[in-house]
This record gives sequence, structure tokens and C-alpha cells, in this order.
Amino acid sequence: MYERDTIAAIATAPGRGGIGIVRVSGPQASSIARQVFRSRQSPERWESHRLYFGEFLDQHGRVIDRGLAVLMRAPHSYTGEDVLELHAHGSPIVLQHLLTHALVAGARHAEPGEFTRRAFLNGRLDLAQAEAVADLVEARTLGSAIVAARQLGGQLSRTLESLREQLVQALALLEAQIDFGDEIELPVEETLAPLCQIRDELVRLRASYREGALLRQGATVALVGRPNVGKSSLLNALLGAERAIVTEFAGTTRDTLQEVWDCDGIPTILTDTAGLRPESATDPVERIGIQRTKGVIDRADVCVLVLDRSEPLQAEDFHAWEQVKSRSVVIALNKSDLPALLEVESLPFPIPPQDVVPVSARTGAGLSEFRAAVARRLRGGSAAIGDDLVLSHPRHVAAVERALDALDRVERGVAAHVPLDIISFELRTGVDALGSITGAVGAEDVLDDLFRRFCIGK
Ligand SMILES: Nc1nc2c(ncn2[C@@H]2O[C@H](COP(=O)(O)OP(=O)(O)OP(=O)(O)O)[C@@H](O)[C@H]2O)c(=O)[nH]1
Ligand SMILES: [Mg+2]
Repeated sequence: MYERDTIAAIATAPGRGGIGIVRVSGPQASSIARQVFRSRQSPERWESHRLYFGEFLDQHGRVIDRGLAVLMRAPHSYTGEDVLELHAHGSPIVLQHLLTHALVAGARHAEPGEFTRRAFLNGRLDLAQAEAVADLVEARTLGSAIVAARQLGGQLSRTLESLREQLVQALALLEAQIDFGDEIELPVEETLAPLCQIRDELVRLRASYREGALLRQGATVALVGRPNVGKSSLLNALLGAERAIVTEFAGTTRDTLQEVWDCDGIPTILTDTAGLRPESATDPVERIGIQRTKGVIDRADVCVLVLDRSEPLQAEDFHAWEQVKSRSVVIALNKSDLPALLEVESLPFPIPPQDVVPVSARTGAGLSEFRAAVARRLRGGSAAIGDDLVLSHPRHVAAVERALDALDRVERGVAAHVPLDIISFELRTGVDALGSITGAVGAEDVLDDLFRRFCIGK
């Protein structure tokens, strides 16, 4: 367990803001409220979860701000302890002095993630939910936030708990058979029949990991092509901002440029690259740029080959295709606002038509179809999973794999008529694997690793 002292931290992001919050959790929360906050009613008599107006005091008793304070009494708070929140104006200086006063009044400065760690230790959140808090704070697109919010809401935990519960029931029946085998007339196949359905659900969850990992970890997309086809213009159009330099001269972009891009909910690093030409045709600076482009191609999850639709294909376009053809590719037929010389159907590259999208960086035409095509390629050709539950953590998918392996061994064991206690052992391995996701089993080793990812005050 943990030492039940009182912790405090500034909970809002560093820098100036409209409102800044100092958060305190632990048994001394209300006595600290009495010292740092002056209101008409003494905090000991405050109603739980109600905002009170008053003055914030520094450690010398000087008024440094006016604002609101709320006490959320245990166990109905984020941490499960008495929690005090001081809502001041968001001046970093005021917040720092307010925090200092709380520390002088008896609190200790919180470690990163310590509030959430206490929430876990007090049973307010399970491990999967605590992980979701970190994911939510870090989410870079709405899609990532929605996955994390579902996990925080306990949807994943409930599904896994229910599967684990069913495994436990099968295990109990099996153990009864081991102990009282003579008196129970139940074939082991029947006892283990529910395992089939559990396995199907676990297989579905395992398959959802690709989508979950994409939304949580993001992906990389590279814009590639010969000089002057409009790669930089396309990057600017997709971002809605003039980030890359665009000119009518071939060879404008010399170095790679990376920007964060929301690709239909998938957080993506979009890279603009130097135009590709056979290296023999280039000067030393351009050569280095092209080398970098090749490095980007090797690392990208999807390479976008940009072609200029208003011109016939050139040797350099074929050269660029050679560089990307072994990767996952989407073709952007750019400059579609001009008279077209290239058509989706007549391209000489072996690529499915749905992965070729006419666009115009100039007018913005086709950009949403383009985003959808790239997102589909990032998902390996499948559509978004929508409202279904997804696994988004490597730790979770590893546990599901362990559970599935155990169920396989159970099935093989039954077929080979191995002794029931060995089957029961394997089944228990599966139960524990699922339990490790929510922290019902063996949470200790995960805790330190997890909470290191948090910011202080969360
Ligand atoms: N009409 C039209 N012109 C475009 C479009 N996209 C880009 N251009 C023009 O094409 C020229 C080259 O654009 P860039 O974005 O610099 O091309 P790039 O592929 O980045 O070129 P490098 O950096 O040299 O490899 C510029 O004059 C752009 O204005 C488009 O969709 N329509
Ligand atoms: Mg460029």
C-alpha cells in the first residue's frame, strides 16, 4: 500500500491561462483548505462537492487571488481520498505561491501520476482505466480521445471481466470434477463448451489492436514524387497552413519537413520530401536531400506518390514509383484543376483504383477522398471499426495472446485426454492473463512503469 500522507500539485498546464487549479489529496485536505483559503464558512463545515467563493492566501497571510474552492470528501473523489481543488486565476506565480502555501500547511509535492496511482490503489480505477487517463491526456486526435474515453469509462474492463468470469466458472466446474469426479456425470467437453465463444471474442479483440494501436500511437505518411508535382503544395493544403515553401521551380524542397496531421482521426506525422530524381542528375545538396527521402520512404507506414496530372508521365515518375512500389502506396493525381493528361484507370502502375485519388492542392478538390484513401491504407485496407471496442495497448494485446494460447492448450489437452489437473492449470493461466489487464492479477510490476508516463498533478 502507500503512505497515507497528503499530496499537492498544480493540476493545470504550465503557462498562463484563464483558470489554474491546485489539487490536494489526502487526510489533511480540509485543514489545508482552512489555511490557504478564506471563505465565509470554515472548510470543515463545507458540503462535499460544492464550490465556495473566497480569497487565496500565501504563507504570510496575504491575499494573492480570489476564486473558488471545492472539497470532494472520501470516498467519492478521483483518488478515493479527501480531495481539495483550488480554482484560481491562471497566473503561474499565483499558483506557485498557492502550492507553496499548501506544502507549508502540511502537504507533500505529488510525483507524476500520483493522484491516478492513488485512484487505482483505492479501487476507484482499474489498471486499464488508469492507462486510459494517460492516453486521454496525450490524445492528439478526436479518434484517439474517443478510444481512451471508452477505456476510461470501463467498457474494456467490463468486457474482459465478464470473459474472465466465464472462464472462472468453467474452471470451478472442472475442479469440482477433479475433486468429485466419481459423483459428477459431466463430460469435460461439455464443461468447456463456453470456451469457444470466449475464444471468438478474444480473437475479435486481438484483431482490433491494429486500429487501437493506430489511434493511440499514430502513423507516418510520406509525400514522395519527382520535383515540381506539388508535394509541398499538397502538404500545405492538407494542413490548411503554409508550412512548406512552394515555387514553380523544380527542386524547391531540399530537406524533409514533418508536420502533425489528423488523417481521418488517425494521428499522423506527414512528411514532405525533396523531389526524387536519379542521383546521377543532381548536385551534392540535392543528393543528400534524396538520400533523406529514401530514409523517409523506408520508415513510412504509407507512401503517397504524387503525380502531376496535367503532364504526361516522365522517366522521373517511373523512377519515383520504383522507390515506393514495395511499400503501402496511395497515388495522388495532383493538379486536377488543369486539363487532365492522366486518368485513374490508365496508369501503368499495378495499384488498385481505390488507392488512386485525383486531387488539387490549389482548389482543395479531392482532399477528403484522399484522406479517406490514406486512412484505409493505414488500416491495412479495412474500414474504421466504428463504435466497437478496441484494444490499444501492447500490454493488453500481449495478455489476450497469452489467454488465447492457454485456451489452445486446453483444447488440445482435452482432445488428447490429458489429465484434468493439467487442463485446469492451463485454464487458470488464461484466467490470470485476462486478469492482468485490469490489474486483478499481478499489477505491481506494471504500476511504476505506467505512472512514470504521467504529468504531475494527474
Ligand atoms: N494548377 C495547380 N498547380 C499546382 C498544384 N499544386 C502545386 N501546383 C504548382 O506546382 C508548382 C510546384 O509546387 P510544389 O508544391 O513546390 O512542388 P513540389 O513537388 O514540392 O516540388 P519540389 O519541392 O521541387 O520537389 C508550384 O508552382 C505550385 O503552385 C495544383 O493542384 N494545381
Ligand atoms: Mg517541395
